[in-house]
Amino acid sequence: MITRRDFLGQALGALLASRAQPSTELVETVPFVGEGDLPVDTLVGSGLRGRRALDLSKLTSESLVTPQEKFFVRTRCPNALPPIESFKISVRGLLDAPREIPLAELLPQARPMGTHLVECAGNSLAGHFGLMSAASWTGMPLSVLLERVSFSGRATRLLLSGFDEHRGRDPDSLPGASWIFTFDELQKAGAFLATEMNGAPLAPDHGFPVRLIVPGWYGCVSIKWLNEVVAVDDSALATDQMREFASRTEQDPYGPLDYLMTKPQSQASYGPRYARDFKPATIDVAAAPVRVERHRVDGKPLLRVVGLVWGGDRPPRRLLIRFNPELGFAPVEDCNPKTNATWNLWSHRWTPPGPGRYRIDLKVDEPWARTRRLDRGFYSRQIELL
Ligand SMILES: Nc1nc2c(c(=O)[nH]1)N[C@H]1C(S)=C(S)[C@@H](COP(=O)(O)O)O[C@H]1N2
Ligand SMILES: [Mo]
Repeated sequence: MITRRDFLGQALGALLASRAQPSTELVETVPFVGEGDLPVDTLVGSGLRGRRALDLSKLTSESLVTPQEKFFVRTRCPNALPPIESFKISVRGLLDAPREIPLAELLPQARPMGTHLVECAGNSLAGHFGLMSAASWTGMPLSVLLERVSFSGRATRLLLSGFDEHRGRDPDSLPGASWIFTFDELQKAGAFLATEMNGAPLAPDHGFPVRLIVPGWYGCVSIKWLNEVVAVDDSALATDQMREFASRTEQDPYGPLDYLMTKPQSQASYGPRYARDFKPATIDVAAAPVRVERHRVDGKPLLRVVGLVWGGDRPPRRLLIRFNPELGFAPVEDCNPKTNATWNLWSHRWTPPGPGRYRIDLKVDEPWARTRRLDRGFYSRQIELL
């Protein structure tokens, strides 16, 4: 039964809606200019140099979970992985007795672990920020593995490594992936062993048969083909991978004791020497435009910018946007991020004052938010209007 009041309310709503919507016509998508030449949605290179950037410009609210065959790739599957049936994770170091734990023993405990975003610390304008994707993961909390061994009281940290036997070399990256975490960091982040993405087994390039996912941290810690866990103490040196990613994960250039050392540091020249001097490689709150649509509304030009906001401890409520520094920041019109576990879309309409080149900058207006990359202009993008 529709009451008279409901009916009048609906009729009035429909009338207002039709008034508020002048005739809008999407004319084209305006490309970003001044970016690198990494192709999107295309696998390039092999082994350690293998990359696939996701085409962020196509993202809509329906595609915020990335299909596995599009999910970005950073380092392709090493040439020779052992067969799954015999895949074991070796746990050793500061514990009562080392153990080789067959993956098959853990698999019955696999369960949905939620949708989480992974962003490569090397994500940049060179690849149109496409080294970033989100998937719905299945796996088991790291504790399922750790509770099978008994750590010595001296163990304060865990070194997690992946099977990385690449035949080819990459002048820009070091082979072998490993990261050292405190027990507390792993627990707080909700680190888990992932065995499936979006309901299907991990593809070889994404770490089959098992990888680490550390929600909220950069992808460089999410070790693929995970096969080794070593319990260490606070004297552990940072790994090559940690040193390689030190600047990209906002580490100090040197640890406190490194200033006292006279000899040059061995592997890399940047980053603390000890794992204990590394800060959690967490992703700050970040935002970037991904698509600029040119519309015509009642004959007049109007731009609609669509973008993403992600990272941080919680989703920001106030996001600001500006088109060239002179024009000043204004609140993003349609921005209502729901979660910091994965990315959220926002959009903003803007009438350009005229032709020219515009740099789109974003800013988070929240006192609690750490936004180091964003504030450096790292995620800014440019368009050229004729
Ligand atoms: N074993 C191993 N794990 C690894 C890497 C690697 O080179 N080897 N690269 C890391 C980096 S830098 C990133 S960004 C993510 C990328 O995961 P994806 O290729 O599944 O997107 O894997 C991480 N795990
Ligand atoms: Mo990465």
